[in-house]
Amino acid sequence: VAAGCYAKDLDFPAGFKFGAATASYQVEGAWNVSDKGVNIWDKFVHDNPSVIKDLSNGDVACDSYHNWERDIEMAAELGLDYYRLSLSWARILPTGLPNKISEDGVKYYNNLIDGLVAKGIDCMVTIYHWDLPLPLQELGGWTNPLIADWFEDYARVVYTLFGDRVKLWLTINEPIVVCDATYNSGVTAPGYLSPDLGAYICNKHVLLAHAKAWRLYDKEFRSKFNGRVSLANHLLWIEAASDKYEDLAELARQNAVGRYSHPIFSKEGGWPPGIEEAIAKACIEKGYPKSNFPSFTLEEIELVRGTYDYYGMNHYTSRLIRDALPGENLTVWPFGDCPDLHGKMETAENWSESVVYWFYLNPEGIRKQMAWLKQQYGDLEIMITENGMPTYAGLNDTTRIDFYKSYLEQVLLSIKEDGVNVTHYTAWTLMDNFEWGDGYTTKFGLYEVDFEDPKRTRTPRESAYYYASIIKNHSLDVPANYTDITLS
Ligand code: GBH
Repeated sequence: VAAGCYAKDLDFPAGFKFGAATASYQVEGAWNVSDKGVNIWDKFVHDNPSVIKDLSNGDVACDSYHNWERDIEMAAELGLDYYRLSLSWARILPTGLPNKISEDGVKYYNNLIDGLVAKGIDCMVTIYHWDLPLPLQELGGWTNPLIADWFEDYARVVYTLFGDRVKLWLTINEPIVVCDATYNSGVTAPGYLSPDLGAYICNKHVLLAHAKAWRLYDKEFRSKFNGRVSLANHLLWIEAASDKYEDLAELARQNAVGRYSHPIFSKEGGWPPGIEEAIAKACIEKGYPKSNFPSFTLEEIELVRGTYDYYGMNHYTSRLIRDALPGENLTVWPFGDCPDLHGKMETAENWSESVVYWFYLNPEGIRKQMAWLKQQYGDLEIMITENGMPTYAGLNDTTRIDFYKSYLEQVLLSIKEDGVNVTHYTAWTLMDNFEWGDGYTTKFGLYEVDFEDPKRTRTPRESAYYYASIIKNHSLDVPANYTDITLS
Protein backbone atom coordinates (compact mmCIF):
# COMPACT_ATOMS: atom_id res chain seq x y z
CA VAL A 1 0.00 0.00 0.00
CA ALA A 2 1.40 3.38 -1.02
CA ALA A 3 2.48 5.58 1.88
CA GLY A 4 -0.22 7.83 3.21
CA CYS A 5 -3.09 5.98 1.58
CA TYR A 6 -5.93 4.62 3.64
CA ALA A 7 -8.06 3.25 0.82
CA LYS A 8 -7.63 -0.52 1.04
CA ASP A 9 -8.01 -1.38 -2.59
CA LEU A 10 -5.91 0.89 -4.77
CA ASP A 11 -6.92 -0.53 -8.14
CA PHE A 12 -9.18 1.39 -10.49
CA PRO A 13 -12.16 -0.48 -11.90
CA ALA A 14 -11.74 -2.08 -15.31
CA GLY A 15 -12.75 0.43 -17.94
CA PHE A 16 -11.86 3.49 -15.82
CA LYS A 17 -10.13 5.98 -18.13
CA PHE A 18 -7.36 8.51 -17.60
CA GLY A 19 -6.76 11.68 -19.59
CA ALA A 20 -5.10 15.07 -19.47
CA ALA A 21 -6.46 18.43 -20.62
CA THR A 22 -5.46 21.72 -22.19
CA ALA A 23 -7.39 24.67 -23.66
CA SER A 24 -6.89 26.48 -26.95
CA TYR A 25 -6.01 29.99 -25.73
CA GLN A 26 -3.73 28.59 -23.04
CA VAL A 27 -1.54 26.48 -25.36
CA GLU A 28 -1.99 27.23 -29.06
CA GLY A 29 -0.38 30.64 -29.58
CA ALA A 30 -0.42 31.56 -33.29
CA TRP A 31 -2.98 34.19 -32.37
CA ASN A 32 -2.92 35.89 -35.77
CA VAL A 33 -1.76 33.22 -38.23
CA SER A 34 -3.54 32.78 -41.52
CA ASP A 35 -7.15 33.95 -41.39
CA LYS A 36 -7.77 33.32 -37.68
CA GLY A 37 -10.18 35.86 -36.22
CA VAL A 38 -9.43 37.88 -33.09
CA ASN A 39 -11.03 36.63 -29.88
CA ILE A 40 -11.79 38.30 -26.56
CA TRP A 41 -8.61 37.00 -24.87
CA ASP A 42 -6.42 38.31 -27.71
CA LYS A 43 -7.95 41.74 -27.27
CA PHE A 44 -8.15 41.72 -23.48
CA VAL A 45 -4.44 40.98 -22.96
CA HIS A 46 -3.30 43.33 -25.73
CA ASP A 47 -5.37 46.24 -24.43
CA ASN A 48 -4.68 45.61 -20.71
CA PRO A 49 -1.24 44.03 -20.34
CA SER A 50 -1.12 44.91 -16.66
CA VAL A 51 -4.02 42.63 -15.73
CA ILE A 52 -1.72 39.65 -16.25
CA LYS A 53 0.73 39.11 -13.39
CA ASP A 54 3.88 38.84 -15.54
CA LEU A 55 2.52 41.19 -18.25
CA SER A 56 2.47 38.21 -20.60
CA ASN A 57 -0.17 36.95 -23.00
CA GLY A 58 -1.09 33.89 -25.06
CA ASP A 59 0.24 35.19 -28.39
CA VAL A 60 2.73 32.31 -28.53
CA ALA A 61 1.99 30.33 -25.35
CA CYS A 62 3.21 26.72 -25.87
CA ASP A 63 3.03 27.26 -29.62
CA SER A 64 0.97 24.11 -29.84
CA TYR A 65 -0.30 25.34 -33.21
CA HIS A 66 3.15 24.38 -34.51
CA ASN A 67 4.07 21.75 -31.89
CA TRP A 68 1.04 19.52 -32.25
CA GLU A 69 3.15 16.48 -33.10
CA ARG A 70 5.04 16.80 -29.82
CA ASP A 71 1.75 17.23 -27.95
CA ILE A 72 0.49 13.94 -29.38
CA GLU A 73 3.78 12.29 -28.49
CA MET A 74 3.43 13.44 -24.87
CA ALA A 75 -0.13 12.13 -24.64
CA ALA A 76 1.19 8.81 -25.95
CA GLU A 77 4.20 8.81 -23.58
CA LEU A 78 1.88 9.12 -20.60
CA GLY A 79 -0.30 6.32 -21.94
CA LEU A 80 -3.41 8.52 -21.85
CA ASP A 81 -6.68 6.90 -22.77
CA TYR A 82 -7.88 10.27 -24.03
CA TYR A 83 -6.74 13.86 -24.48
CA ARG A 84 -9.03 16.76 -23.67
CA LEU A 85 -8.48 19.73 -25.99
CA SER A 86 -10.58 22.77 -26.83
CA LEU A 87 -11.39 24.38 -30.16
CA SER A 88 -10.70 28.04 -30.79
CA TRP A 89 -13.97 29.38 -32.20
CA ALA A 90 -12.29 32.25 -34.08
CA ARG A 91 -9.63 29.94 -35.52
CA ILE A 92 -12.36 27.87 -37.16
CA LEU A 93 -14.89 30.65 -37.82
CA PRO A 94 -12.97 33.94 -38.23
CA THR A 95 -16.13 36.05 -38.04
CA GLY A 96 -17.73 33.89 -35.35
CA LEU A 97 -20.45 32.84 -37.81
CA PRO A 98 -20.31 30.02 -40.35
CA ASN A 99 -20.21 32.26 -43.42
CA LYS A 100 -16.54 31.37 -43.69
CA ILE A 101 -14.71 28.31 -42.36
CA SER A 102 -10.92 28.64 -42.07
CA GLU A 103 -9.18 25.86 -43.96
CA ASP A 104 -5.98 26.30 -41.98
CA GLY A 105 -7.83 26.28 -38.68
CA VAL A 106 -9.65 23.08 -39.59
CA LYS A 107 -6.40 21.54 -40.80
CA TYR A 108 -4.72 22.16 -37.45
CA TYR A 109 -7.47 20.33 -35.56
CA ASN A 110 -7.63 17.53 -38.13
CA ASN A 111 -3.89 16.96 -37.76
CA LEU A 112 -4.18 16.86 -34.00
CA ILE A 113 -7.25 14.63 -33.89
CA ASP A 114 -5.99 12.26 -36.59
CA GLY A 115 -2.62 12.00 -34.85
CA LEU A 116 -4.25 11.12 -31.54
CA VAL A 117 -6.59 8.60 -33.10
CA ALA A 118 -3.65 7.00 -34.91
CA LYS A 119 -2.02 6.39 -31.51
CA GLY A 120 -5.22 4.94 -30.09
CA ILE A 121 -5.90 8.02 -27.95
CA ASP A 122 -9.50 9.20 -27.78
CA CYS A 123 -10.42 12.88 -27.98
CA MET A 124 -12.58 14.74 -25.50
CA VAL A 125 -13.28 18.07 -27.17
CA THR A 126 -14.46 21.26 -25.51
CA ILE A 127 -16.29 23.46 -27.97
CA TYR A 128 -15.86 26.66 -25.92
CA HIS A 129 -13.12 27.34 -23.37
CA TRP A 130 -13.47 31.13 -23.01
CA ASP A 131 -12.10 32.49 -26.31
CA LEU A 132 -15.17 34.12 -27.85
CA PRO A 133 -14.76 35.69 -31.33
CA LEU A 134 -14.52 39.44 -30.88
CA PRO A 135 -17.32 40.37 -33.33
CA LEU A 136 -19.79 38.44 -31.17
CA GLN A 137 -18.53 40.13 -28.00
CA GLU A 138 -19.03 43.54 -29.60
CA LEU A 139 -22.69 42.60 -29.84
CA GLY A 140 -22.82 41.70 -26.16
CA GLY A 141 -21.35 38.21 -26.17
CA TRP A 142 -22.97 35.95 -23.59
CA THR A 143 -25.41 38.68 -22.55
CA ASN A 144 -27.03 38.75 -26.00
CA PRO A 145 -29.80 36.12 -26.21
CA LEU A 146 -28.79 35.40 -29.82
CA ILE A 147 -25.61 33.77 -28.46
CA ALA A 148 -27.56 30.52 -28.08
CA ASP A 149 -28.13 30.44 -31.84
CA TRP A 150 -24.59 31.56 -32.68
CA PHE A 151 -23.24 28.80 -30.46
CA GLU A 152 -25.57 26.21 -31.98
CA ASP A 153 -24.41 27.17 -35.49
CA TYR A 154 -20.77 26.89 -34.42
CA ALA A 155 -21.49 23.53 -32.77
CA ARG A 156 -23.05 22.25 -36.01
CA VAL A 157 -19.85 23.12 -37.86
CA VAL A 158 -17.58 21.28 -35.43
CA TYR A 159 -19.83 18.22 -35.05
CA THR A 160 -19.87 17.98 -38.85
CA LEU A 161 -16.11 18.43 -39.20
CA PHE A 162 -14.86 16.28 -36.33
CA GLY A 163 -17.79 14.17 -35.11
CA ASP A 164 -16.66 11.07 -37.00
CA ARG A 165 -13.58 10.89 -34.74
CA VAL A 166 -14.63 12.71 -31.55
CA LYS A 167 -16.93 10.73 -29.28
CA LEU A 168 -16.81 12.86 -26.13
CA TRP A 169 -17.90 16.48 -26.32
CA LEU A 170 -18.11 19.27 -23.78
CA THR A 171 -20.07 22.28 -24.94
CA ILE A 172 -18.85 24.98 -22.54
CA ASN A 173 -16.05 24.99 -19.98
CA GLU A 174 -16.96 26.38 -16.56
CA PRO A 175 -19.92 28.63 -17.24
CA ILE A 176 -19.54 30.00 -13.70
CA VAL A 177 -16.24 31.55 -14.80
CA VAL A 178 -17.68 32.69 -18.15
CA CYS A 179 -20.48 34.45 -16.27
CA ASP A 180 -19.86 35.08 -12.57
CA ALA A 181 -16.08 35.49 -12.54
CA THR A 182 -16.17 37.61 -15.68
CA TYR A 183 -18.94 40.09 -14.97
CA ASN A 184 -18.41 40.31 -11.21
CA SER A 185 -14.64 40.70 -11.19
CA GLY A 186 -13.63 42.14 -14.55
CA VAL A 187 -10.34 40.20 -14.42
CA THR A 188 -11.15 37.75 -17.20
CA ALA A 189 -11.93 38.62 -20.81
CA PRO A 190 -13.66 40.72 -21.97
CA GLY A 191 -12.84 42.56 -18.74
CA TYR A 192 -16.26 44.14 -18.61
CA LEU A 193 -17.77 44.65 -15.17
CA SER A 194 -21.51 44.32 -14.77
CA PRO A 195 -22.21 43.61 -11.12
CA ASP A 196 -25.68 42.39 -10.17
CA LEU A 197 -26.70 41.98 -13.80
CA GLY A 198 -24.25 40.58 -16.38
CA ALA A 199 -23.60 37.31 -14.57
CA TYR A 200 -27.31 36.60 -14.12
CA ILE A 201 -28.20 37.18 -17.77
CA CYS A 202 -25.17 35.21 -18.92
CA ASN A 203 -26.13 32.36 -16.56
CA LYS A 204 -29.38 31.83 -18.43
CA HIS A 205 -27.86 32.21 -21.90
CA VAL A 206 -25.04 29.69 -21.39
CA LEU A 207 -27.64 27.15 -20.33
CA LEU A 208 -29.75 27.81 -23.43
CA ALA A 209 -26.65 27.68 -25.66
CA HIS A 210 -25.54 24.40 -24.11
CA ALA A 211 -29.04 22.96 -24.44
CA LYS A 212 -29.37 23.90 -28.10
CA ALA A 213 -25.97 22.39 -28.88
CA TRP A 214 -26.86 19.17 -27.01
CA ARG A 215 -30.24 18.89 -28.76
CA LEU A 216 -28.63 19.51 -32.11
CA TYR A 217 -26.24 16.62 -31.53
CA ASP A 218 -29.03 14.42 -30.27
CA LYS A 219 -31.21 15.08 -33.29
CA GLU A 220 -28.78 15.31 -36.20
CA PHE A 221 -25.56 13.57 -35.20
CA ARG A 222 -26.07 10.96 -32.52
CA SER A 223 -27.40 8.19 -34.73
CA LYS A 224 -24.49 8.63 -37.14
CA PHE A 225 -21.61 9.22 -34.71
CA ASN A 226 -22.79 7.72 -31.45
CA GLY A 227 -20.92 10.22 -29.24
CA ARG A 228 -21.80 11.80 -25.90
CA VAL A 229 -22.20 15.46 -24.97
CA SER A 230 -22.19 17.38 -21.69
CA LEU A 231 -20.62 20.52 -20.25
CA ALA A 232 -17.78 21.00 -17.75
CA ASN A 233 -18.90 22.72 -14.58
CA HIS A 234 -16.45 24.20 -12.12
CA LEU A 235 -17.40 22.82 -8.73
CA LEU A 236 -16.12 24.53 -5.65
CA TRP A 237 -17.03 22.28 -2.71
CA ILE A 238 -18.67 24.34 0.05
CA GLU A 239 -19.18 23.20 3.64
CA ALA A 240 -20.70 24.88 6.67
CA ALA A 241 -18.10 26.53 8.93
CA SER A 242 -20.13 25.12 11.84
CA ASP A 243 -23.39 23.22 12.28
CA LYS A 244 -25.57 26.30 12.49
CA TYR A 245 -24.62 27.25 8.93
CA GLU A 246 -25.86 24.02 7.26
CA ASP A 247 -28.78 25.78 5.55
CA LEU A 248 -26.55 28.57 4.35
CA ALA A 249 -24.02 26.06 3.02
CA GLU A 250 -26.72 24.19 1.10
CA LEU A 251 -28.00 27.43 -0.44
CA ALA A 252 -24.40 28.38 -1.31
CA ARG A 253 -23.96 25.02 -3.07
CA GLN A 254 -27.15 25.65 -5.00
CA ASN A 255 -25.71 29.05 -5.94
CA ALA A 256 -22.29 27.73 -6.93
CA VAL A 257 -23.24 24.40 -8.48
CA GLY A 258 -27.02 24.39 -8.77
CA ARG A 259 -27.35 27.51 -10.93
CA TYR A 260 -25.39 25.73 -13.65
CA SER A 261 -26.54 22.16 -12.97
CA HIS A 262 -30.09 22.01 -11.65
CA PRO A 263 -31.70 23.27 -14.90
CA ILE A 264 -29.91 20.50 -16.83
CA PHE A 265 -29.48 17.56 -14.46
CA SER A 266 -32.39 17.64 -12.00
CA LYS A 267 -35.60 15.72 -12.69
CA GLU A 268 -37.79 18.84 -12.49
CA GLY A 269 -35.47 21.30 -14.29
CA GLY A 270 -35.43 25.08 -13.80
CA TRP A 271 -33.50 27.12 -11.26
CA PRO A 272 -32.45 25.40 -8.05
CA PRO A 273 -34.58 25.66 -4.91
CA GLY A 274 -34.25 28.93 -3.02
CA ILE A 275 -32.04 30.72 -5.52
CA GLU A 276 -34.57 32.95 -7.28
CA GLU A 277 -35.89 34.14 -3.91
CA ALA A 278 -32.41 34.71 -2.48
CA ILE A 279 -31.20 36.72 -5.47
CA ALA A 280 -34.45 38.71 -5.68
CA LYS A 281 -33.99 39.66 -2.04
CA ALA A 282 -30.37 40.68 -2.64
CA CYS A 283 -31.38 42.83 -5.63
CA ILE A 284 -34.10 44.62 -3.68
CA GLU A 285 -31.72 45.26 -0.78
CA LYS A 286 -29.33 46.85 -3.24
CA GLY A 287 -32.05 49.26 -4.43
CA TYR A 288 -33.18 47.62 -7.66
CA PRO A 289 -36.94 47.79 -8.13
CA LYS A 290 -37.13 44.06 -8.84
CA SER A 291 -34.97 40.99 -9.28
CA ASN A 292 -32.35 41.15 -12.03
CA PHE A 293 -32.23 37.36 -12.13
CA PRO A 294 -33.97 36.10 -15.28
CA SER A 295 -36.76 33.57 -15.07
CA PHE A 296 -37.29 30.66 -17.42
CA THR A 297 -40.44 30.13 -19.47
CA LEU A 298 -41.92 26.63 -19.30
CA GLU A 299 -40.62 25.98 -22.82
CA GLU A 300 -37.13 27.03 -21.77
CA ILE A 301 -37.23 24.76 -18.73
CA GLU A 302 -38.09 21.86 -21.04
CA LEU A 303 -35.47 22.91 -23.59
CA VAL A 304 -32.69 22.76 -21.01
CA ARG A 305 -33.86 19.87 -18.81
CA GLY A 306 -32.14 16.54 -19.48
CA THR A 307 -29.60 17.86 -21.99
CA TYR A 308 -26.73 15.66 -20.86
CA ASP A 309 -25.14 12.28 -21.47
CA TYR A 310 -22.90 12.42 -18.38
CA TYR A 311 -21.82 14.95 -15.73
CA GLY A 312 -18.55 16.82 -16.52
CA MET A 313 -16.88 18.04 -13.34
CA ASN A 314 -13.86 20.31 -12.96
CA HIS A 315 -12.85 20.26 -9.32
CA TYR A 316 -9.96 21.92 -7.51
CA THR A 317 -10.72 23.25 -4.07
CA SER A 318 -13.11 23.81 -1.15
CA ARG A 319 -14.42 26.55 1.13
CA LEU A 320 -16.24 26.86 4.46
CA ILE A 321 -19.10 29.32 4.68
CA ARG A 322 -20.54 31.29 7.61
CA ASP A 323 -22.83 34.32 7.98
CA ALA A 324 -21.06 37.59 7.27
CA LEU A 325 -20.73 39.90 10.26
CA PRO A 326 -22.55 43.25 10.02
CA GLY A 327 -20.51 45.56 7.80
CA GLU A 328 -17.97 42.88 6.94
CA ASN A 329 -16.30 43.35 3.56
CA LEU A 330 -17.39 40.70 1.06
CA THR A 331 -15.49 40.08 -2.15
CA VAL A 332 -17.13 38.69 -5.25
CA TRP A 333 -18.02 35.23 -6.31
CA PRO A 334 -16.46 32.84 -7.27
CA PHE A 335 -13.27 32.33 -5.23
CA GLY A 336 -14.32 35.24 -3.08
CA ASP A 337 -17.31 35.38 -0.76
CA CYS A 338 -20.97 34.98 -1.47
CA PRO A 339 -22.47 38.47 -1.16
CA ASP A 340 -25.94 37.58 -2.48
CA LEU A 341 -26.31 35.21 0.48
CA HIS A 342 -24.42 37.39 2.98
CA GLY A 343 -21.96 34.54 3.22
CA LYS A 344 -18.30 34.85 4.18
CA MET A 345 -15.94 32.19 2.88
CA GLU A 346 -13.13 30.70 4.91
CA THR A 347 -10.73 27.81 4.64
CA ALA A 348 -10.03 25.13 7.24
CA GLU A 349 -6.79 25.18 9.21
CA ASN A 350 -5.76 21.75 8.01
CA TRP A 351 -6.12 22.59 4.30
CA SER A 352 -2.66 23.50 3.06
CA GLU A 353 -2.13 26.50 0.86
CA SER A 354 -0.87 26.35 -2.70
CA VAL A 355 1.00 28.95 -4.73
CA VAL A 356 -2.24 30.61 -5.87
CA TYR A 357 -4.63 32.53 -3.64
CA TRP A 358 -7.78 30.62 -4.53
CA PHE A 359 -6.49 27.09 -4.11
CA TYR A 360 -6.29 25.22 -0.79
CA LEU A 361 -5.84 21.47 -0.72
CA ASN A 362 -8.74 19.43 0.59
CA PRO A 363 -8.73 15.97 -0.99
CA GLU A 364 -11.92 14.90 0.84
CA GLY A 365 -13.74 17.72 -0.97
CA ILE A 366 -13.74 15.88 -4.30
CA ARG A 367 -15.42 12.84 -2.71
CA LYS A 368 -17.99 14.91 -0.83
CA GLN A 369 -18.71 16.90 -3.99
CA MET A 370 -19.48 13.76 -5.98
CA ALA A 371 -21.62 12.31 -3.18
CA TRP A 372 -23.61 15.55 -3.21
CA LEU A 373 -24.07 15.38 -6.98
CA LYS A 374 -25.39 11.84 -6.69
CA GLN A 375 -27.75 12.82 -3.91
CA GLN A 376 -29.03 15.85 -5.88
CA TYR A 377 -29.29 14.52 -9.42
CA GLY A 378 -29.37 10.75 -9.07
CA ASP A 379 -26.93 8.09 -10.14
CA LEU A 380 -25.33 9.92 -13.07
CA GLU A 381 -22.13 8.93 -14.78
CA ILE A 382 -19.54 11.48 -13.66
CA MET A 383 -16.43 12.29 -15.64
CA ILE A 384 -13.84 14.36 -13.83
CA THR A 385 -12.94 16.73 -16.63
CA GLU A 386 -10.23 18.67 -14.70
CA ASN A 387 -8.28 18.23 -11.48
CA GLY A 388 -4.74 19.41 -10.87
CA MET A 389 -2.46 21.54 -8.77
CA PRO A 390 -0.31 24.65 -9.23
CA THR A 391 3.37 24.90 -8.26
CA TYR A 392 6.29 27.11 -9.16
CA ALA A 393 8.84 25.96 -11.77
CA GLY A 394 10.94 22.82 -11.32
CA LEU A 395 10.96 19.19 -12.37
CA ASN A 396 10.93 17.66 -8.88
CA ASP A 397 7.30 18.34 -8.14
CA THR A 398 6.69 16.08 -5.17
CA THR A 399 3.83 18.28 -3.96
CA ARG A 400 2.01 17.61 -7.23
CA ILE A 401 2.62 13.88 -6.84
CA ASP A 402 1.16 14.02 -3.33
CA PHE A 403 -1.77 15.98 -4.72
CA TYR A 404 -2.60 13.39 -7.38
CA LYS A 405 -2.16 10.57 -4.88
CA SER A 406 -4.45 12.11 -2.28
CA TYR A 407 -7.18 13.29 -4.68
CA LEU A 408 -7.20 10.03 -6.67
CA GLU A 409 -7.45 8.09 -3.45
CA GLN A 410 -10.65 9.99 -2.68
CA VAL A 411 -11.92 9.18 -6.18
CA LEU A 412 -11.36 5.48 -5.40
CA LEU A 413 -13.29 5.87 -2.15
CA SER A 414 -16.14 7.52 -4.07
CA ILE A 415 -16.32 4.57 -6.39
CA LYS A 416 -15.85 1.82 -3.84
CA GLU A 417 -17.40 3.18 -0.67
CA ASP A 418 -20.04 5.60 -1.98
CA GLY A 419 -21.02 3.74 -5.15
CA VAL A 420 -20.55 6.85 -7.27
CA ASN A 421 -20.34 6.07 -10.98
CA VAL A 422 -17.22 8.06 -11.84
CA THR A 423 -15.61 6.71 -14.98
CA HIS A 424 -13.02 9.25 -16.21
CA TYR A 425 -10.28 11.30 -14.57
CA THR A 426 -8.62 14.19 -16.40
CA ALA A 427 -5.43 15.77 -15.11
CA TRP A 428 -5.14 19.54 -15.55
CA THR A 429 -2.84 19.93 -17.33
CA LEU A 430 -0.71 18.11 -19.88
CA MET A 431 1.87 20.93 -19.91
CA ASP A 432 2.50 24.34 -18.35
CA ASN A 433 0.53 26.99 -20.17
CA PHE A 434 -0.91 30.49 -20.02
CA GLU A 435 -2.64 30.42 -16.64
CA TRP A 436 -4.98 33.37 -17.34
CA GLY A 437 -4.37 36.22 -14.85
CA ASP A 438 -1.32 34.44 -13.46
CA GLY A 439 0.35 34.39 -16.88
CA TYR A 440 3.27 31.94 -16.82
CA THR A 441 4.10 32.46 -13.13
CA THR A 442 2.34 29.36 -11.85
CA LYS A 443 2.60 25.91 -13.37
CA PHE A 444 -0.02 23.17 -13.52
CA GLY A 445 1.81 20.95 -16.04
CA LEU A 446 2.78 17.31 -15.93
CA TYR A 447 5.33 18.51 -18.48
CA GLU A 448 7.37 21.62 -17.93
CA VAL A 449 7.49 24.03 -20.88
CA ASP A 450 10.50 26.30 -21.43
CA PHE A 451 8.89 29.61 -22.35
CA GLU A 452 12.31 31.22 -22.97
CA ASP A 453 13.05 28.72 -25.69
CA PRO A 454 11.60 29.58 -29.12
CA LYS A 455 10.92 25.85 -29.58
CA ARG A 456 8.94 25.75 -26.32
CA THR A 457 10.66 22.50 -25.37
CA ARG A 458 8.60 20.25 -23.11
CA THR A 459 10.20 18.11 -20.38
CA PRO A 460 8.38 15.58 -18.18
CA ARG A 461 8.22 16.37 -14.48
CA GLU A 462 8.40 13.67 -11.84
CA SER A 463 4.61 13.84 -11.70
CA ALA A 464 4.47 12.84 -15.38
CA TYR A 465 6.28 9.60 -14.53
CA TYR A 466 3.99 9.09 -11.56
CA TYR A 467 0.83 9.65 -13.61
CA ALA A 468 2.13 7.38 -16.40
CA SER A 469 2.77 4.71 -13.79
CA ILE A 470 -0.75 5.00 -12.37
CA ILE A 471 -2.15 4.62 -15.87
CA LYS A 472 0.11 1.68 -16.69
CA ASN A 473 -0.71 -0.16 -13.43
CA HIS A 474 -4.34 0.97 -13.48
CA SER A 475 -3.80 1.48 -9.77
CA LEU A 476 -2.52 3.92 -7.19
CA ASP A 477 -0.32 1.10 -5.98
CA VAL A 478 2.67 1.96 -8.17
CA PRO A 479 6.23 0.67 -7.86
CA ALA A 480 8.48 2.88 -5.71
CA ASN A 481 10.89 3.30 -8.63
CA TYR A 482 8.26 4.76 -10.95
CA THR A 483 10.62 7.46 -12.19
CA ASP A 484 12.70 4.71 -13.80
CA ILE A 485 10.05 3.94 -16.37
CA THR A 486 10.68 5.26 -19.84
CA LEU A 487 8.14 7.64 -21.23
CA SER A 488 7.75 6.39 -24.76
C1 GBH B 1 -9.84 25.91 -14.56
O1 GBH B 1 -10.47 26.92 -13.88
C2 GBH B 1 -9.82 26.24 -16.03
O2 GBH B 1 -10.76 25.47 -16.74
C3 GBH B 1 -8.48 26.15 -16.64
O3 GBH B 1 -8.49 26.81 -17.86
C4 GBH B 1 -7.47 26.71 -15.69
O4 GBH B 1 -6.20 26.80 -16.25
C5 GBH B 1 -7.43 25.83 -14.47
O5 GBH B 1 -8.67 25.70 -13.91
C6 GBH B 1 -6.49 26.32 -13.39
O6 GBH B 1 -6.87 27.57 -12.94
O7 GBH B 1 -7.25 35.39 -11.34
O8 GBH B 1 -8.20 36.35 -13.32
O9 GBH B 1 -6.68 34.63 -13.56
C7 GBH B 1 -10.50 26.77 -12.49
C8 GBH B 1 -10.84 28.06 -11.88
C9 GBH B 1 -10.57 30.01 -13.11
C10 GBH B 1 -9.38 29.69 -11.08
C11 GBH B 1 -9.70 31.17 -13.45
C12 GBH B 1 -8.49 30.82 -11.42
C13 GBH B 1 -8.28 32.77 -12.57
C14 GBH B 1 -8.98 34.06 -12.65
N1 GBH B 1 -9.88 29.08 -12.26
N2 GBH B 1 -9.20 31.75 -12.22
S1 GBH B 1 -7.73 35.19 -12.71
